[in-house]
Amino acid sequence: AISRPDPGKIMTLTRYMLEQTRLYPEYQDFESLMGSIQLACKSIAMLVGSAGITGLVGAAGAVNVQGEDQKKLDVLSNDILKGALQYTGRCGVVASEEEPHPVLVEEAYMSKFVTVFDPLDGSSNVDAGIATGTIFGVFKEQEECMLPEQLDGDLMANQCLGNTLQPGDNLVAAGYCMYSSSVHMVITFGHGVQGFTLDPEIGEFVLTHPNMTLPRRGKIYSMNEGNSPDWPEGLRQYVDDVKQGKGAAGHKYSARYIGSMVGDVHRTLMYGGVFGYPADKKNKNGKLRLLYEAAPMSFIVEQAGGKASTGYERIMDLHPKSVHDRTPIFLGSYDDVEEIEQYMAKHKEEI
Ligand code: P6P
Repeated sequence: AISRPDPGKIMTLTRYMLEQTRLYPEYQDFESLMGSIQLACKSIAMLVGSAGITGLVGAAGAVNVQGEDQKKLDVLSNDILKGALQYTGRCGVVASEEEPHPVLVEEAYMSKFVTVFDPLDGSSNVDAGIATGTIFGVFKEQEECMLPEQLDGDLMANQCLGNTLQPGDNLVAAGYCMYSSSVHMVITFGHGVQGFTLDPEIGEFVLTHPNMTLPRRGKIYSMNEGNSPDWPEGLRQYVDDVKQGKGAAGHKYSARYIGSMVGDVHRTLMYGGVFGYPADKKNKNGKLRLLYEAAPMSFIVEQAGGKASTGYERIMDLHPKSVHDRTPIFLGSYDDVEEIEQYMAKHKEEI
């Protein structure tokens, strides 16, 4: 029989946030933020889980600022997150993959944080029942955002940029919620990485993976090898070598690639190894977005003792120039990522 922990002893995410606030008073502000984010993620989990039944699969018939066909679930999950953050009284501005500009979601007088997110990363996989996820990052506001009625649209978008275009090092919190065979919420506030699993019986995220840490090395590399003819030479050499056990680890590596960042990052966090989306001849800056994909995931990986790099420099040092900047990224076990940097440095070239 499945033994469930004594209900009185369950460490739910809500309880965890309360208990941590005693250790770190600044968590006070994160409590309501995490309350609204977990509510939004539970709603999105239900929508994703029943998409095939409720007819929520497929295109929404619109194209987002990325020029990508928006899925119904993209639009819905974006609205759910904005709605949830609206009433925390803690969040002034959000930036989303689905929004052209940063959005003021709260009268600025109450705001303290800027939340950036990809509401449903990998949404094109939902129809095939493959893992998808919500990725979020939280920055402190650097300046007061004025109210929209005081500014016209363009000015509004620009003046909030000062709050939004911050380097990963400024993140005060980051996390993801993965919608897969089970629903996992993984978060960091700069004091390590905590993993929670949604218990559908009680509708709560329960602490199942306290203090997640990456092994120094793994046995998995995770990249889309369909792009390898256009990869930098150093990366091609690296993958060739680790396939044959000729890398520094001295063992062969296996290839695992889900094609959904949250799924590939979560597996990397759990088993070690390296996930990458490199730049190539066609995509000079790679494909993944710096602000709301690469930076939050890099914060988590670094907090788990791993490394996150463009192949040449630390992701968390990068200053975005626009909300939707892309960046090449390699993240995961420290020594594996460092080894990729060494191969890339040896063959440093303009792609
Ligand atoms: P490719 C999903 O579309 C996504 O944005 C990430 O979740 C994923 O890591 C990447 O793109 C996959 O891209 O080109 O390998 O299909």
